[in-house]
Amino acid sequence: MRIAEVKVIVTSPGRNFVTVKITTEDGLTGVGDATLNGRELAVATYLTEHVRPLLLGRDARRIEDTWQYLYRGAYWRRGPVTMTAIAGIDTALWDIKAKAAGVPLYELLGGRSRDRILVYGHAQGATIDETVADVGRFLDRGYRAVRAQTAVPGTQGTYGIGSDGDRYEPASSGLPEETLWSTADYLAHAPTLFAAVRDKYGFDFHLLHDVHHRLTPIEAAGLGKAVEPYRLFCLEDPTPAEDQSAFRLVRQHTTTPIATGEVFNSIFDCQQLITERLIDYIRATVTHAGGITHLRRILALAELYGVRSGSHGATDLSPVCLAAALHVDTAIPNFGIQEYMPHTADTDRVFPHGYRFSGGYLYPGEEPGLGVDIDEDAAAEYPYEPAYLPVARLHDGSMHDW
Ligand code: CS2
Ligand code: MG
Repeated sequence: MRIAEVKVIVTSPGRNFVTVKITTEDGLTGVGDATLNGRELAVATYLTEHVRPLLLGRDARRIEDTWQYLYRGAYWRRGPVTMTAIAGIDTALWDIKAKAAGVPLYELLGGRSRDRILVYGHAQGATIDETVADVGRFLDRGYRAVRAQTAVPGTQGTYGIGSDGDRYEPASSGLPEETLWSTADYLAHAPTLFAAVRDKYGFDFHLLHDVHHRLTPIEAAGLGKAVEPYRLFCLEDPTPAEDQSAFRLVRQHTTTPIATGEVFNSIFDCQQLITERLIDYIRATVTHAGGITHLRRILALAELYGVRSGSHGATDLSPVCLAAALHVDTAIPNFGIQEYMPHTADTDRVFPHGYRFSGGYLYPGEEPGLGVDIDEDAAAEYPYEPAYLPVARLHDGSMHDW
């Protein structure tokens, strides 16, 4: 089962996606997501110029060996561009292997550990009243877990507030949007949102919130402590995620569960966080953490230390990533929660898929492989559009974490 072709398809049905499509000599195809928001062409070029020539003629069944070849063999290890490229290849090879076996991918990962995947949706609003009302809309649609974000007076373009209903799309065309951040205003405002949400709807659903790496460790510790009465399912990315030992300080002060890791690309980004039990949910996902092969290693380490999964599922991860994540979620013993923002109709048209949402849960497709494909003709209708994630500045004009 030799690899005959490796295509890298860049398409923008509302936002940019990079997809790897591998075809074997015997005509099997597999797809993998290799989208890195705002840096899409860096990954696409890495794949076409540096990876594709290494794969042609290789045995498509040797997934682990191919992973080791691309990671260990390259000398330059890790990093979001490299690991996203490897993830695209790795995911496509798993898709092929499952199709060759005639089973949905989760069967090759150990079979079902659960029947359905708990997801959380994104409620948002320009005011607390609007966000509270939006939480109600998610609950009405059957969601059992909702993340709540609201604009903060004194800031502009506050992280977490989109203009597009169900989804939050931070990237925009042109140069990066400049947003204004004030930690003091945020810290005064955020707890009042959770109070209003719990006051209106009670405690019979999971409430989540994303801080998006904005706080220092001691600020994050204080926020975690202040919001304990609202019993969050988790507080996401309370402090910049690359400083693993900083989470010790947060942990010492609060029992609010902590989630982090959507920007991680390697097990070494979270080794200390996991082995010191500094977090509760690891948010690494297939596309940015080296594919199914490497994500499984992260999740296996996490299982040993009681850390559960909380896979990143923003709309800048394509339906190929979501499908792959759902197979992993289905199989692993230490599943926690899956983030879910529905894609646009245009994106769903480019990526026909078998997974579906019902009653607060996602169900992976039952067709062989990942259960998702790319319609190359449809993809060609949406050419690449340069877009960037925003940047954040403080009132004095200096840069802040975004
Ligand atoms: C966010 C993302 O989903 C989340 O939790 O943090 O929307 C994130 O901003 C984007 O994925 C960045 O590409
Ligand atoms: Mg996040």
